[in-house]
Amino acid sequence: MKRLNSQLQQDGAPLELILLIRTLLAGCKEIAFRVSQGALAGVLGSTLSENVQGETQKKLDVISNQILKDTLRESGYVKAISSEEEDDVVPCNPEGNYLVSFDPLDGSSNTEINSLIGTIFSIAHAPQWMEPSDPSAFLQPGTQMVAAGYVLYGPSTMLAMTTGRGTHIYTLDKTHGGFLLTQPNVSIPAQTTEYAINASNQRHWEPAMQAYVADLLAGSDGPREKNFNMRWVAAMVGDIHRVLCRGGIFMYPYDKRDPDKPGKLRLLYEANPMAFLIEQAGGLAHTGSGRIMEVMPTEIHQRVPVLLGSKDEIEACLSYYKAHS
Ligand code: AFP
Repeated sequence: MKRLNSQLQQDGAPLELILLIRTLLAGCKEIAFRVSQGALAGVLGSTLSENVQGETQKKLDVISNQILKDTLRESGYVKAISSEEEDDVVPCNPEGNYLVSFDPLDGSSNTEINSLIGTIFSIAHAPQWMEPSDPSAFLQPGTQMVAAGYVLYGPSTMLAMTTGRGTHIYTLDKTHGGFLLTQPNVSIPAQTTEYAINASNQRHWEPAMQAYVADLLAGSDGPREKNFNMRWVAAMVGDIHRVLCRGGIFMYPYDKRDPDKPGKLRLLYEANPMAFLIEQAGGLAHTGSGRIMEVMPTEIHQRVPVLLGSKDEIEACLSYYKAHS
């Protein structure tokens, strides 16, 4: 089986980017080990602190954030970091050529039930003019990413990654500690009958989403004339992994509860990297009003609505937005 290094070289990734990715993944392997120890190492449960989003931090959120921060800072390749668990950007090496954004532990409430969790990341070039503590360099659209992916800490530790030449899935071989290519050139089927959405938020959705999901629920008795099935992992990383493996769509749509939070998921380190992976696998990644990767961020923790997955089904969903506009 091909190793990660060979695939990155084949995809034309520059040496420094390959070294950065390997450094980041060394941190993820350490997170995988800590996660696997669970209660034996006392890493489960919550801290007494909240992150900038007002969410109570789990111990593993804090541990994972620290591991990635330390690893990337020491590498010298990175000028600055933005993380879900950091209020502000974290300055690193002023000579570093890259910016890294990450959610160190997506779905961390799943740690309580020994279910799927993961690390999501994106990498972009650091502008020369930028001071390491200047957040404005992170405010570039997702089309500027040079690499993105996630590491899924499940029954196997898996990596899904793109450098813009297709999406590839790798599995961590714990016997020698390397990621081996197990699903090259992932291709998401255009059609699907599987969708993922947190239906308990239904009353807060816009009319277009209400109408679309009502028609999915009506199944073969409704206008779609076929039955759909629903799945919800409560960790985007798990839901997107399913979509990459067998198709389907994942939605966290616009929510009317709080105008300052038009969606739940964060653009820089959740929506954009997943959009890059999905598009590179032939799927669509939309907010309902435009392509996710073309959204111009206004702040590092900005939230966006997301509709991701099988092309024909996302287009079907968007037709409801068009009809309601
Ligand atoms: P965390 O990154 O804070 O663990 O949140 C996970 C997440 O943002 C995303 O991965 C899930 O899809 C979503 O939350 C699930 O949240 P709800 O169950 O509240 O809808």
